[in-house]
Amino acid sequence: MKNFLSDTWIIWYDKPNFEVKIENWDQFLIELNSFNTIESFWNLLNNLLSLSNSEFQGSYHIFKKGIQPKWEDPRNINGGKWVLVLPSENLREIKKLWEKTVSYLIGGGFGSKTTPQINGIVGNIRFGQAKITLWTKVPEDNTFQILIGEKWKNLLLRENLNKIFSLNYFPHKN
Ligand code: MGP
Repeated sequence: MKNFLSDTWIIWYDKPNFEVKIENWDQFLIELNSFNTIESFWNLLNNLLSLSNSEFQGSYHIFKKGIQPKWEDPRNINGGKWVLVLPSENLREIKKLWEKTVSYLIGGGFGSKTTPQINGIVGNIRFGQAKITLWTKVPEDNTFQILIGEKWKNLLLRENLNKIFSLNYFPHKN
């Protein structure tokens, strides 16, 4: 039996490149795979979505089908992002957080009204820090933005993180 998710998700990867600029960034962005069941998600998480600690590690982007992982996408352009930053020494802890946050998102943990306000998630580890980012829609109603941050913070606190972390909201346009 397959457990279908409410959304189909596309996995993208951007390879860091010294030539990268705002104008050509999406040339380095590739679509890797997609999933719409819990089973295919775990399979991909274990085999593909492996965050590693390297200066040359690109970012993984997991976005709902139909939304490109770019600021320029109409569903992102007026939205923003919640950014979690923490030191990258403890790779196991970071991988666990990444796994927890992605599975919470795709499994609807943010709630049936709040999950539609989230477009996707991005993760990378480089230059000594891990960054996990939730991209959110146009904040028609600010209570959703605050709820997303609060729910995520509670999830992180439940994990008993040893390290200090920061969690902040930024609009894409500033
Ligand atoms: P990044 O990969 O998001 O790096 O962007 P970082 O350090 O995690 O992000 P930051 O928000 O702290 O800067 C690295 C660079 O890639 C950016 O400075 C842009 O030049 C380019 N870039 C990244 N994104 C997500 C986009 C995008 O959505 N559109 C365009 N045009 N360029 C982007």
